Amino acid sequence: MASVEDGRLVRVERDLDHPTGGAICIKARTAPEFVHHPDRLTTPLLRTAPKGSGDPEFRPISWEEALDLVASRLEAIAAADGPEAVAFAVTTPSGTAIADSFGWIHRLAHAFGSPNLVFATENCNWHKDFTPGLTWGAGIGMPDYAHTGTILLWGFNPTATWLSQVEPIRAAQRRGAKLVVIDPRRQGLARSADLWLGLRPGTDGALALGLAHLLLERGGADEAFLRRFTDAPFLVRDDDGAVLTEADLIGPGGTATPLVWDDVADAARPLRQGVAASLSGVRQVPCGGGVVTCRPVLARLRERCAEYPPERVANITGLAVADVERLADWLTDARPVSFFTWTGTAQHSHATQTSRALTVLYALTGSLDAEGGNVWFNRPATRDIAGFEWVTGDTRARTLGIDDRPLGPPRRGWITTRDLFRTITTRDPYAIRALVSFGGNFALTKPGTERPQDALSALDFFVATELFPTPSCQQADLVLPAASAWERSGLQAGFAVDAEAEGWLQLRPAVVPPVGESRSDTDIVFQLATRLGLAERFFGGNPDDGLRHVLEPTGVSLETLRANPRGVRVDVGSGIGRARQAGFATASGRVELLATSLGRIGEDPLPTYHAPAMSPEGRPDLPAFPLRLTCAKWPQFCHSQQRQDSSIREAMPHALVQIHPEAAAVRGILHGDHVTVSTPHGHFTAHAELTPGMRTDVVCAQYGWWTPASPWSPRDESYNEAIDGAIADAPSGSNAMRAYLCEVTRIA
Ligand SMILES: Nc1nc2c(c(=O)[nH]1)N[C@H]1C(S)=C(S)[C@@H](COP(=O)(O)OP(=O)(O)OC[C@H]3O[C@@H](n4cnc5c(=O)[nH]c(N)nc54)[C@H](O)[C@@H]3O)O[C@H]1N2
Ligand SMILES: Nc1nc2c(c(=O)[nH]1)N[C@H]1C(S)=C(S)[C@@H](COP(=O)(O)OP(=O)(O)OC[C@H]3O[C@@H](n4cnc5c(=O)[nH]c(N)nc54)[C@H](O)[C@@H]3O)O[C@H]1N2
Ligand SMILES: [Mo]
Repeated sequence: MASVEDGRLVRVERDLDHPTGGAICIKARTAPEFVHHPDRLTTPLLRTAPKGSGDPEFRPISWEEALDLVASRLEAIAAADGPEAVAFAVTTPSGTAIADSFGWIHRLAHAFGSPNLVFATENCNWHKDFTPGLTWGAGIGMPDYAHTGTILLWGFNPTATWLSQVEPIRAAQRRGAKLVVIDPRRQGLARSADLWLGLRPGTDGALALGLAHLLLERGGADEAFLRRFTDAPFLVRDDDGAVLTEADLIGPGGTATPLVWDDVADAARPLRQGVAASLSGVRQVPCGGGVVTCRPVLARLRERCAEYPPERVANITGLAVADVERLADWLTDARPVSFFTWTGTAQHSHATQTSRALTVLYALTGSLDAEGGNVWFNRPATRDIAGFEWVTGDTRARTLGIDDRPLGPPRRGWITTRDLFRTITTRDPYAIRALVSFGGNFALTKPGTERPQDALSALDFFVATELFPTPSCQQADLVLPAASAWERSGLQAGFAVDAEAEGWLQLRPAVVPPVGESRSDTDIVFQLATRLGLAERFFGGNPDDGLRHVLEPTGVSLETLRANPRGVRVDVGSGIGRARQAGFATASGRVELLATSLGRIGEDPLPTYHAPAMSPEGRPDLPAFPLRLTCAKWPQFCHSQQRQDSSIREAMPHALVQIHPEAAAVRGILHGDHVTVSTPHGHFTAHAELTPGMRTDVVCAQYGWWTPASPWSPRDESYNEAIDGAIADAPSGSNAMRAYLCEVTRIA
């Protein structure tokens, strides 16, 4: 809850009546300082000196001038080179409040006709929200903490990153649920967990496959679930790995229904209700005049997992065999199981296969979409306004990266900065001449080897909408001042953590007027759209009418929400069990242990493990870098933000790198020492924080550091300067920001 005096935000406190209002962090408590910070951008700023001629200089201009300039430049560029020559960018809705405008920004890009929108997804939420879809047709869901038996927090530290999940987890622990944390560091809830598995970074897939092996070998897999809701019984040909169908068995006239082995008839039969489908055995099936050898999907998975016996898993992960076995026992005996993972398993060279291993392991527990497991709670059904369908045909086919990653973010129009910057500088496969960004500080949050400044300075027109002058604005032609979340309203349908919170619908009101001449991103989008002749797709340029359109399916009116600024509860039901009933949103309608779509792009359709590309195992030729670098988030900062905030900076004045006291001792490093962290691709500096609660072979650093007082000077403290952007997970493009070999040395 916000307190305001004389038009200024003075205090933010908890709101216990709101489903997630009980959890507020230091960033909320210091919000008054952030909102009224002297560095805030307060007018549109136009560049005055040519790019590449030293520090940029800007002069204030009016909104009229600014919006007219943007519209005329974008129109001219699109007329000459097509709408794909204008790329759009948006910051993360997970680490900012851009969610207020996220849909509208997408709508602007799509109404304009551009297929190219940069968003951090490949390193952020892709492996939480989309890769699980390869296995079960939807995102990871949410643990039903109130009814769960065992919780796995796997590369996810809610104490720092999602505070409103912490209390439900603690409550589950008090109730007797087991908590397991899988993380190279023993931080946050790991300290009070029943089991902490401090594995080597990037070896999560091997652990998941090893656990799956133990479940399958020791009778711990839920066979009833596997038979009824997964492809486990589908027969797969030994020769080419294809799933056999009725058409294979009876020829023309047969359907695409998968074949299973009917134990009663002792023959292959199309999968129908009541068929006693076998989950094991090698079978000979008459097919196309010959006989093909095949096995059920589960038999193939069993073989794959058998490559990961506990001793091998212990060798790869650095864990104790007994701990791996104990967790396998709990996954069998302390159900239902629920899990959450986020960037700890995502920012890796083989993130898609890791996600596959995790989701397939989870499917074996039979807890998916059941009370106490991972579920998809219903939320108020707002209307999607992204307008993705407006970009079609050849233009859609020009989405950067779509050929390389047909199942990855480009499928939804999200491109990487790597592809963007390369295309800007090479004009291959076509020219990209303008960039319109709404927040995002890619100079710090993307791998440094991409040389963003070179590419951005090569643009004909770059307009950045921002709260602060950041390093990413250095090459901007025009900077537009954005109002912060406290100065604008925002619609949120569903607050994620449980059924009650997901049913909450709120139009959060502005609590103070926009600082200076700043405007909300949504207003900027609507005004630009109008200037660009797109008013028809933007409700005549009226954001309120847009909101009415969004809200219409919820049955709740804009007026009701305005009269209830703390939100209303919508009766949406729980949603648990819907996929079991209606079918999973995969090609087969079942959970797919064998991801046939991955098979079609040349990836292993069974989950598999590869050593991280930049680990000592992946690069044994680089012994000079014996430590394993990883990174994490701290409660004080969201990525590169809050560095201006003096009360936060008093408590945390400079970049930290956590190192185990033993690893520090052999390098002569003391607590607080200034050190250099080097990788084969670069280096950054930080202050050593000696941390006993972590692996001895790992260092964990902060990222996103810069100096607000001199945003354009070179940065020594930026983690991503040491990361090579070319090393990425093939299906998703996720950068290997973690599990990177490194060495740490004291700066004399
Ligand atoms: N090494 C390493 N790199 C990482 C990560 C990591 O774990 N390690 N994490 C990755 C992840 S998960 C993500 S999501 C990305 C995040 O990458 P970015 O999206 O670049 O995130 P931020 O650095 O937070 O930059 C947000 C910028 O948007 C501005 N902003 C904030 N709110 C608004 C708003 O309402 N409107 C406008 N117009 N601007 C706003 C802020 O002032 C800030 O400059 O970073 C990734 N980079
Ligand atoms: N305070 C704060 N909160 C945030 C954000 C922020 O920047 N600051 N950003 C928001 C955004 S955009 C996102 S995407 C989320 C991310 O939320 P999280 O994924 O929870 O964020 P991290 O702290 O980066 O990573 C989680 C944990 O992964 C561990 N880890 C590192 N490497 C590995 C590994 O190889 N394997 C495993 N198993 N664990 C590993 C780290 O030690 C860390 O404890 O947070 C959101 N919330
Ligand atoms: Mo993120």
